Amino acid sequence: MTEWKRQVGEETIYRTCAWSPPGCHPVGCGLQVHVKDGKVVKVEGDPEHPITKGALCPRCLTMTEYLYHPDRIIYPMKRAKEDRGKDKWERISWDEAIEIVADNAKKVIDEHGAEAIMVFGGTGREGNSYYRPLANLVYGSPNSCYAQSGWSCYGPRVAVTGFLLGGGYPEIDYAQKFPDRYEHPGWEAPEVILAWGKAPLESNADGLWGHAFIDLMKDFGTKLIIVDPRMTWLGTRAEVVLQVRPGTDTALAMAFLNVIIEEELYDKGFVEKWTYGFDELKERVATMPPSKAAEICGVPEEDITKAARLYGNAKPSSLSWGLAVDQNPNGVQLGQCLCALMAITGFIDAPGGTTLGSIENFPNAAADPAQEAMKYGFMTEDTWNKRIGLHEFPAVCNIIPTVHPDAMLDTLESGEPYQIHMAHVASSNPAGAAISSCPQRWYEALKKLDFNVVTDLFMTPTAMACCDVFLPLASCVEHDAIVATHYGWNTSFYGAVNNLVDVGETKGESEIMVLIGKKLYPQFWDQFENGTDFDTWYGLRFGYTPEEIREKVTVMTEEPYYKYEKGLIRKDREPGFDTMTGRVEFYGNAYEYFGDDPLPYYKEPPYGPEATPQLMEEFPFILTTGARNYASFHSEHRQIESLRQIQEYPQLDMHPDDAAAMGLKDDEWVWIESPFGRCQQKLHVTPTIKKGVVHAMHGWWYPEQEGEEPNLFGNWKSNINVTMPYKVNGNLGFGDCFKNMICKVYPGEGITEAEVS
Ligand SMILES: Nc1nc2c(c(=O)[nH]1)N[C@H]1C(S)=C(S)[C@@H](COP(=O)(O)OP(=O)(O)OC[C@H]3O[C@@H](n4cnc5c(=O)[nH]c(N)nc54)[C@H](O)[C@@H]3O)O[C@H]1N2
Ligand SMILES: Nc1nc2c(c(=O)[nH]1)N[C@H]1C(S)=C(S)[C@@H](COP(=O)(O)OP(=O)(O)OC[C@H]3O[C@@H](n4cnc5c(=O)[nH]c(N)nc54)[C@H](O)[C@@H]3O)O[C@H]1N2
Ligand code: SF4
Ligand SMILES: [Mo]
Repeated sequence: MTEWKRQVGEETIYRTCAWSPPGCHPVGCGLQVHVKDGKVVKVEGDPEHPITKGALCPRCLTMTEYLYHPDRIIYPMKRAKEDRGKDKWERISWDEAIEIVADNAKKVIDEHGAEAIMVFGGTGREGNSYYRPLANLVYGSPNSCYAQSGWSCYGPRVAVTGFLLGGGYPEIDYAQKFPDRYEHPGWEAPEVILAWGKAPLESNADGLWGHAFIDLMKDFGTKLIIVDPRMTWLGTRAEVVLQVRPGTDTALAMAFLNVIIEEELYDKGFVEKWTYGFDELKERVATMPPSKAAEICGVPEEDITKAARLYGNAKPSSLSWGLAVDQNPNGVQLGQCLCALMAITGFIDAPGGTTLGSIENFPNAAADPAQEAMKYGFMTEDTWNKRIGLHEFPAVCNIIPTVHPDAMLDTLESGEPYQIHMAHVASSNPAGAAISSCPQRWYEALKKLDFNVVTDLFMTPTAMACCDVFLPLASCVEHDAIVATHYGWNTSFYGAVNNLVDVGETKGESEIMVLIGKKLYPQFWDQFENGTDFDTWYGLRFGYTPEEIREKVTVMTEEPYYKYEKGLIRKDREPGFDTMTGRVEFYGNAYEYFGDDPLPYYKEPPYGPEATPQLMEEFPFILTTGARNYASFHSEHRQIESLRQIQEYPQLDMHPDDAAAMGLKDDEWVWIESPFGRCQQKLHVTPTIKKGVVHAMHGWWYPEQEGEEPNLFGNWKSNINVTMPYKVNGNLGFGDCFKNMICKVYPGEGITEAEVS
């Protein structure tokens, strides 16, 4: 094994792991970072990394462009409140920046209470680990906010797992926990993987290294079943592709269970011993034969039966569920069916099946920020219970200790039940083009607040429009951290993230928290000298020091299989699953407790041919959005020239028959309009998308354009989220329409050059 740090000529080469920024989920891909004269001169893959083995995607390969981009903000800045929307930023010192933030926070806390401060966080970039402690421990506020309507990323999947499975986040088994990987004795390759609403090659979501699908297919003959309205690269190599009408998936999943139960393809021993509610499930899915699902979903009945049999007969079978499960108001029922599909075959936490996480590595072994704030006396129980959405959306807010985003938007606008006065935006761009539906409303609401601060790396539309202080953030080669796949909820390895260079005066997130925290609540924060101290206190308890991990680069968890037999799943260390019944629940007791049907049911998307037939003449297309792309991470990377060469403009996929019928041509600008708003993208005519469905990209803005208002870097021009409604959540409060909206498409004028600065 090569040392983590070595000298080759004038360069020092470090073996380290990537996380964020530049934005990514915690996959922890292995980097070799070449440093010369204090500057990164080259980033390449680390062939000795046990998972990624030298492979990198374009975002890490172009990291030097990102790190040293002329537009990167590398010094703290301030701007007068009346200059919001104008490029009147002024460089200041860190001392002054922290002073301004702390003074404003103090004023709000004294006059209105700490709950009048909110913190925005985004997806699982490193910043995502900090937005709850930033709200609870730095400001003493209960209001941390992930602003996607219906908490529709990972939240639904985590809730479903919490309610029905209680064993961390289930992931396909690609021997990711063992140092000897595919050679590991006892490991088996999945015979079949069912990939549901997930594009793992492009997304590498949450800690799944998507390339594992290729390893498994090539080296072990693993077969794929894909459920996706688009024909993807993996789809062209799959046994069966079910191109569903977006948002109808729950009907399809019920039909899978119907076939598997009817044809007795399930593991009777496992079902008897470890599951709860089989008879009720059987009765319920009997109402959804493949013929009925075929009609609802728009896929051939024989393909449903073929796929269900292939999955049911496979030994072992595995299942990977993606974002299309979450971005669906019927998604917790879909997730319920998928959990049942994982368990009913008996291959849950079995070799080649779907792995679970060990309780010993869960983040709840770490400190709970709200509890700590209460322990130190700067948050009361009463303040914690003022969390926005707690009473309106109890299922969401009891399983996820943040606000409910839709309730938060209401509060910002109405001032009910109380007024919010200040926001700290950390790892999100809520008025921008990714996270939220109705970005215009978040934008208006944020502009009204007394004081806003942002921690980011580039000027974003949110920062330009709404913020008063800009705190510049260090990248993943500019600060120390530890990356844990699946955020600790099913970790394959811990990887070292290292401070190898410094760029300007940027600081890491925990460093910034310590600086502000000391000014507001020294009784707690004075125990930490610096960010690393806080990380050590807050971090996962995994038995290695950061220095040990740095030298090893990665440490595999080597978690065993069949943890439910060994007392490694439940908090009380008894055998079984951490649910109300101790078994995998097909009958969801928690669903019932929170007022939903305990058994899966199919419900049409809120907008579509069944729910809104009167709108279909004007808005004839089903609109799905946001399938991932190698060249960006949400609204990030639009400045990076090499990546813009891969994806210069946002594209709308449309089937050739639909384009011909509409008289639309490939590569022309088109308007995409829903009943809620419109934007423009470029038409991409392709047979890979299901007829009648269009797919739009998300996260688009134009950093090369004029940043001042009203253009705001072209924030509203191609922003697909202006077409999205809010509060279309399912009964438990989860889900949105990002992947199941309706729209019309007609010729556009293009993105005007006049506003290019
Ligand atoms: N490069 C890159 N990687 C990313 C991100 C990024 O922005 N860029 N974002 C990260 C984040 S936050 C997340 S949550 C993950 C998400 O990553 P994934 O879970 O892989 O999700 P998506 O790529 O959004 O969508 C997966 C597939 O679902 C299909 N789909 C669309 N609508 C439906 C539907 O109604 N039903 C079904 N069954 N399928 C549907 C899409 O066509 C797409 O191929 O990716 C992460 N990784
Ligand atoms: N239409 C549509 N919209 C979608 C989706 C979709 O599929 N369709 N997907 C949704 C999903 S799943 C998600 S998770 C959201 C994501 O939404 P967000 O996570 O809010 O993503 P961004 O809008 O890119 O904002 C992230 C900002 O954080 C900065 N940043 C990067 N790393 C860090 C860090 O570690 N700390 C801090 N403080 N800042 C950092 C970036 O520069 C960027 O400006 O988007 C959602 N939006
Ligand atoms: S998925 Fe791509 S951007 Fe993310 S860490 Fe791996 S190589 Fe880097
Ligand atoms: Mo996400």
